[in-house]
Amino acid sequence: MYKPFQRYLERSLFENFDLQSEPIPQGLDRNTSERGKSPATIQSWCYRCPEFRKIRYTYIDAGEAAQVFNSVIYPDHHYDAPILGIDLLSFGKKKILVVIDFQPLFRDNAYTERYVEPMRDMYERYGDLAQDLGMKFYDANQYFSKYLLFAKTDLETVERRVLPAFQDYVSSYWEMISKATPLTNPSDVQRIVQAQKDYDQYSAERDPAHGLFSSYFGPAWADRFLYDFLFEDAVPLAVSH
Ligand code: BLA
Repeated sequence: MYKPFQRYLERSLFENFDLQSEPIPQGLDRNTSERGKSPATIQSWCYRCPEFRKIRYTYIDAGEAAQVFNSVIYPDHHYDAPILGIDLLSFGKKKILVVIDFQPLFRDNAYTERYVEPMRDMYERYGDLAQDLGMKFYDANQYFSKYLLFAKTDLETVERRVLPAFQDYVSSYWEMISKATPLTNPSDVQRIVQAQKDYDQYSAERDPAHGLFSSYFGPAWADRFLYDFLFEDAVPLAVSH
């Protein structure tokens, strides 16, 4: 059900950037499972280009049981711009959750003025998708902007409202990066390296998907997928579960 989202993202990436395919570690690029009620497949894609050091997206298709489109786009370390984060989930008919955000690396006023406030007009066009749901796994004040789209919704709304919102957020994200000035001072660049690494660490430790990956593909595969592909700059905690 999220395939039109993937197609839009792919087309728009290829039209606007000079993409280069990035290898995905052996065995993590795709997997299939017969463990659940219906067969599940997971497949991922990864690219880079001068503006973005890592562009990744993953599609999980387990029929009615689960449809997921997840994507994270990391700017090159010479840009302090937010990370584009997309998480579109559907479990059965009842639970559809959509999250789209420009995920800020810093929270100071200057950064917020530069990168978060410009999202406001766009955000206001999709007020129905900005639900104050409260987060169980993540902290809304860390790596989320106040203009994130976060909604529990239904199939009809996904097609009629979420797809145009997604297209709007994605194309405005391209516009933001195209206007950004690359950092030249090595210590400024180093600060971005660290901030993006912290984002990976935070995300790997909180990721609510580990259980989902684990139930379909086993805990060892789930760990590798998380630490060797999704959030590869995170270091696994010494104490494991
Ligand atoms: C929630 N994301 C979730 C949930 C799952 C995933 C299973 C919990 C749904 C629930 O039962 O409430 C799934 N997360 C994934 C998958 C991947 C993943 C499949 O990383 C990887 C393939 N999540 C992101 C990104 C954002 C994000 C980039 O990966 C940012 C836009 C947001 N996901 C996000 C939020 C929630 C969520 C805000 C709600 C979590 C909460 O309540 O704290």
